[in-house]
Amino acid sequence: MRLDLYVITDEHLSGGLSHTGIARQAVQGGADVIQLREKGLTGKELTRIAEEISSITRHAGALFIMNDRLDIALASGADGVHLGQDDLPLTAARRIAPRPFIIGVSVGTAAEAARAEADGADYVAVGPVFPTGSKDDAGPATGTGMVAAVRAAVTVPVIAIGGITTRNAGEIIHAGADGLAVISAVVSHDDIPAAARTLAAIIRAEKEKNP
Ligand code: TZP
Ligand code: MG
Repeated sequence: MRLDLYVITDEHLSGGLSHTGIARQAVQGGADVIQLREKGLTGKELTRIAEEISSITRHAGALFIMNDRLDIALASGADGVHLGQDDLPLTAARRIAPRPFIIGVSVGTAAEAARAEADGADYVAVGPVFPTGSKDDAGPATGTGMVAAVRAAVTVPVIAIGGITTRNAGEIIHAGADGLAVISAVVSHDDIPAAARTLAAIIRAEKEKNP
């Protein structure tokens, strides 16, 4: 499972581009994962968008992860779902969706990461590593120290999220992240494919230093 560059869609930060448009351009630039994250649409609308993104990622050889909604993930042919600490509990989700369906979980501490792994998470997302304006209730920044602590606490892939840019991407991979999840660094960029390509290259170069 390749999770190097994990792009999360956000129509409010894209200057008018749709979720589907973001997904198409991000995979064009080499994103390994697209997450559809949208809190404001109906289930009907979300399902239509999820089906479109599922088709885009399948053709590009990328993964599609649905945020929050396991029902829509399963109905749309997504590869997985991403759950927060207050969403559908992981153990309940796992009963509904056995492997190889992917379940990722947001964590803020090493203890939450260890619990998520024990409960069957396929990856954990730790953050916000740096301050972010993209999520109102993101909480305080953890710094790269928390990336290292989570890395030491689990064997599943560790994805870092929050305030990630081309300037700090290398240092977060160096701290132990297997992949980087971003909204604004790609979605708010004028040239989404180029932004994705640049970040992917930084991640690859940093990993090559410590294979
Ligand atoms: N969860 C923790 S921080 C965050 C989410 C969804 C937002 C990340 O956005 P950005 O623009 O990459 O900081
Ligand atoms: Mg959630």
